[in-house]
This record gives sequence, C-alpha cells and structure tokens, in this order.
Amino acid sequence: MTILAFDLGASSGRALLGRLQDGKIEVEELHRFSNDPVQVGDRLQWDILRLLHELKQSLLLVKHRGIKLDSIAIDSWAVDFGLIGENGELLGNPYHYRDPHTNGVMEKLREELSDSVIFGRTGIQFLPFNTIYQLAALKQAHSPLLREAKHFLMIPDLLRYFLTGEMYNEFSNATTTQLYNPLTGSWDESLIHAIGLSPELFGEVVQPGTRVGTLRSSLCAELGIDPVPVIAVAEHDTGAAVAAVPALDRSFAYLSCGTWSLMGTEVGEPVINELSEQLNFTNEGGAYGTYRLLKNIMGLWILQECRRAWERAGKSYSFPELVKLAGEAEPFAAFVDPDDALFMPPGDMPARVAEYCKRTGQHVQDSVGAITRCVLESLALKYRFVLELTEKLSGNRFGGLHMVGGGIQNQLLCQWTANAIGKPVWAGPVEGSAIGNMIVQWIAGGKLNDIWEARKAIRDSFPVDEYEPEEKEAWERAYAIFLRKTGVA
Ligand code: ADP
Ligand code: LRH
Repeated sequence: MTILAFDLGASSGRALLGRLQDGKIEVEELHRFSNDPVQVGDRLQWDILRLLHELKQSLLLVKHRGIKLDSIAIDSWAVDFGLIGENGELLGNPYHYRDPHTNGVMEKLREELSDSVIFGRTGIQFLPFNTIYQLAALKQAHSPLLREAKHFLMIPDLLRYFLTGEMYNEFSNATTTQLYNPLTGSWDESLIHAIGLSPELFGEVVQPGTRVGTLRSSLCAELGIDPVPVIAVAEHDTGAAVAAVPALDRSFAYLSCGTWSLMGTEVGEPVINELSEQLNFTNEGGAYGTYRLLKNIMGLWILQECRRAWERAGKSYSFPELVKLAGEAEPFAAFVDPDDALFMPPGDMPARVAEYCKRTGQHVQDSVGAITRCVLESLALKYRFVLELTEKLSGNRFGGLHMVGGGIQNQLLCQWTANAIGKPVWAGPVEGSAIGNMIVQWIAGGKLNDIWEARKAIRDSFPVDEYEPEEKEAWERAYAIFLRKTGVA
C-alpha cells in the first residue's frame, strides 16, 4: 500500500512515497528538484512544464522500482494560476507572484471597494500578490490571456489537469485567491465582477479528500504505466503542512517554515472581525472544515536571496555553512523587519539588508555571517511579535510553538525562536506538507479515520525535537530594541 505525494514549494519540489502500517507512517524521498522561476524580459514566470516533466520523472522512478501506487496527490505554493483556452491548452506560463505587474493594484482596488468589503467577503489578508490583484493587473493591462481564457486553475489544479485531463478547483487553494467567500461556500461573484471578470471562468470547488480523476490514458501510454487514482488533498502547501502538525492539543500554534514563514493557529470557522482585519490576519481554508488563522512572515526567502546574491558574486555557501557563520557572528548587532516591502522582490538582498539598517540608524557588517545573523535573529523576533498577535486574536495562550517545514533543519533558528518567544519549540516533521498531503490521501482511502488519528500517527512516526528557551533576558532586551529600530507595532 504505497501512495505518492508531490509537494512543490517555491524553492524546490519533491516526490515522496508514503506507507502506512499499524498506525506508523514511513516516508521515502523518491525525487527532489529545484523550482527555478525564469525571468523573461520584464516578466517573472514559473517553468510549469519543467515541473510537469519532474512529476513524470517521478512516475517513471516508481515504475522502475516496480511499485504499485494506490493514489497520487499534489500540493504547492498558493495564489498562482494558469489560464486554459477554448481548446483545453494552457495559455502562457503562469506568472510568479513576485512579478511586479501587481505593483499598486491592491492599493487601488482597496480604495475602490474598501477593505471591509474585500476582507468581509473573503476573510483573506491583504497581500499584494493575491490572485485577485494578479487577475486585476492582467485585466488592467488588457492581457490577451484573459480574452482567450475559459478556465482558471491554480498551480496544483493545473498540474492535476495535465495528469488527469479533469478540471477542478480545490478548496484550500481557492480560498487564497481572495475571491472565494467562505461564508457562502462559493466563489464571490461580486468581487469577480468588480475586477471585470466573469464567474464562468471559475469552476467547481472540491473539498480536500475528493477523488478527482485517474492518470489519463495518454500519459499512461507515454510512460508505460497503469492508471492510478488522483486525489485532491489540501493542495495549498500550507494547508497540507498544518494538517501534519503533530499536535496533541486541539488549540495549538504553528509555524510552517520554508520560503515563507506562516504563523498562526487552527480554527473551526473563519474569524472575520474588526481585529482580524486590522491585524491583517488571514483565514485560509484547510482540510476537514478547518481554517488557518495566520499571518505571512517573509521567511527564509530573504536568506535564499542572500545566498543567490553571494553565489552571483562567486561565493557559494550551503545553508548549514550560512548557519555556522551566523552562529559565529556578533549577536544582536542590527535588526530588520523581515516584512518590509523592500524584501519582497528578488534581488541583491545583502545590499537591501544593509540599506534597511542604514535607513533605521543601524549598521550591519558586510560579512556573510553578520548579514545571516541579522536576518535569522530578526525572523525569530518577528515570530514573537506575530505569536503574541495570534494569542490576542484567538484568545488562547499557547504552551509552545510547533514548527514544521524545511526551515527546521536550521537548528539555530529553532533555538533562537524558542529564545525569542520564551516558550518551547517543537520541531518536526521536516516534510510537513508532503506528510499532510499523504494523510488526506489515507483518510480518503479509508486507511485513517480522521485528522486527529492522523496527527497521532505522525507524532508516533517522526521525531519531534524540543528546544527550550535560553538567554531569556538577553532576548527580552533584544526584542525591545527590535521593536524600536524597526517600528514594528
Ligand atoms: P519551500 O517548500 O518553500 O520551497 P522548504 O520547506 O523546502 O521551502 O524550506 C527551504 C528552506 O529551508 C531553505 O530556504 C533554507 O533556509 C532551509 N534549509 C533547508 N535545508 C537546510 C539545512 N540543511 N540547514 C539549514 N537550513 C536549511
Ligand atoms: C507557502 C505559500 C504561502 C503563500 C505563498 C504564496 O509556500 O503557499 O502560504 O502565502 O506560498
């Protein structure tokens, strides 16, 4: 009984095999590949066909191993999409959410429609790259894509369509568009009209756990494989990651730590009120009637871009090397607000960190260790800030923080997070999204009863590393300086 999870993050994709026996989960990494966006002239786009190629390579690896699959599912980063034309073909490469074509679009639409209308109808935080602003940007630019488009598919919907030939919009990802109304349980036609589009573009929304097709016969013939059922899971990677948090308590705080840091708590229904709007929290849909009351924090993207900048300058560092250098650098020398707009687009991130510090009357040394330390300490301190907001908004006090995702391999960041929040951090599993993808496949296949049984199985199957807070006073003082220097409030 083997299943396959494709988990596509903004920095890398992976195919993992999963097996479940006697309440224990075993995962095996079958294939890992980088996910490299491509700059084409002024546009930043995803190389979607390469991703499809990597999915096919994974299916071939399964075949060569002689493994019979029970089901397959895909999850990926949110908000991005492809448009399908009349003849069923993809129109153009999907834009990357960091493409600058959305610059200024959110601000304009917020003015026209008002925040309380947009947030009240969707419960989704204002982020400049939300799908609604990407589509509005295309509309304003009179994009020929929109003139020809017949179907709107989010990235996993699109790849799933390539694999099965069937088109569905999966719920967890649909909510991240800021065009889905969780109160009516359907696409919000008034918002769709407000950006000048037709609701017909948007298809049937299916819940995580729905069987949405089988590998199409042409693909099976091309690869020489048997048809396999394809399941729609919580196809938003953050939804999948939170489903995999091995919490014992029903009220828990999490940090999904990868390219982005997504921090919040799980709730039974969307929290749409003045405070959540004012704090710009989001209510993303999850599996089995759950919502993620959370906030995006810029995350390890900043470090990924620093690493790329150093690489362009001819100096290559692995993440463990960067962590080591950060550990040797001077503590609390300078702080940035990771969520400053300066850090959103790709570019020379070390220079931007230095620019931010200069602008706020600080100085960061021009060394790899100093810059990495500044970024990681600032992230840990921002986590404290957002955790406190989560407590305020949810009315819960959390005994600690669950961390999942690739970023937990950075043990220094886990320890500094524990230090900053003054509470224990429970780190694991690393492959949260892929495991969350798998448990929905198993629940759909009747192998697990529900998400709580699944969370117990995860807890019993994967190590969780505990980090106790240290150097509390030094971090308390650092937090006060962080707030003062960055103006985070
Ligand atoms: P995404 O799914 O968004 O592509 P991941 O969950 O794979 O991201 O996490 C990627 C991040 O994890 C990297 O940007 C890096 O900061 C961190 N990371 C990965 N491997 C290591 C490692 N060996 N040591 C420290 N940090 C790591
Ligand atoms: C994390 C993530 C996050 C979104 C962003 C676009 O991979 O899905 O939840 O906000 O990518």
